[in-house]
Amino acid sequence: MTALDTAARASLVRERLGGAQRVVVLTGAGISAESGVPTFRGEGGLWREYRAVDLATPEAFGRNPQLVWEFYNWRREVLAPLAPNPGHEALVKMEQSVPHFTLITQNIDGLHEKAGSRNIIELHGNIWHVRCLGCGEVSEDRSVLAPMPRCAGCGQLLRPHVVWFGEALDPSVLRRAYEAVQKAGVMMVIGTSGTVEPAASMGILAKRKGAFLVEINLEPTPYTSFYDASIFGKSGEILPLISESL
Ligand code: BJW
Ligand code: ZN
Repeated sequence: MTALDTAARASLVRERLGGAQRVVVLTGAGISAESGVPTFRGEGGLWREYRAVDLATPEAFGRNPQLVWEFYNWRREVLAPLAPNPGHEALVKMEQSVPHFTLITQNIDGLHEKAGSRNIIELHGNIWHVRCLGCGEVSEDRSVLAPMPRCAGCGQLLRPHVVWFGEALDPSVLRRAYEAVQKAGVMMVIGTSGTVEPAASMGILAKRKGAFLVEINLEPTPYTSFYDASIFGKSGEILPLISESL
């Protein structure tokens, strides 16, 4: 894509956003890549180096909770010093510029909140939250965790409060996301490979309900042909172009 194409498409998207009452943005790992967070698939992706079935399924945790905790503790260490990038910041500006804005993220890194976004739906949980296998209590814990952390209340094993493959998403979280998606006038899908359901199909649902559907990604995805506008490049460069004069 030439710089001219990018600028023209960014300006089209800005116009659509300017006329929209309800805007929904769905983000994936790509929006955090420029902050230094590894993505999952593609070059340098976590699932290139580690097998998801060994580390991100309830069966893996049942077999070897210590190994799974090592993986998540390592990722907490990697994430702790990282800061939001201009892509996250542009979405904060967008939220302040449109009447109703919902940010649905598949990311567990907490960087949208750190940037200052407010109306956030975290589909796959949050790495800074833990959940007790005994009493179900969910709490925030940013400290360095023990290799096998336990609940202060009931003494049972804690797990990361994230959604693993084969696990259902929290029904109330999913309901809020679908409500927003179905009412969207504009929906933007940013930095996700579109391979993990149910998030992957949300853009298509929004479009069926009448939304103008926009994609921002480094490269085409399985859904690219369904989008009204696709802008290929880094979200940290494209989003500021879109939100600067909103
Ligand atoms: C840039 C960029 C830059 C880079 N700028 N762009 C229907 C059909 C088939 C299967 C299923 C189905 N429904 C459910 C399933 C099963 C399964 C699933 O989807 N499997 C598929 C793989 C086939 N789904 C589930 O199990 C979900 N549960 C569920 O639906 O329950 C009900 C149910 C269960 C079973 C059967 C039926 C129903 C749960 C999914 C949980 C996903 N969990 C993870 C781990 C979270 C915790 C952790 O992080 O450890 O979530 S997996 C991982 O993938 C993580 C992500 O949120 C998720 C999506 O990844 P994402 O964000 O798209 O990242 P990448 O790396 O794939 O892509 C990055 C993109 O960014 C690329 O495109 C780059 O080009 C781009 N990029 N730099 C812009 N600077
Ligand atoms: Zn407990």
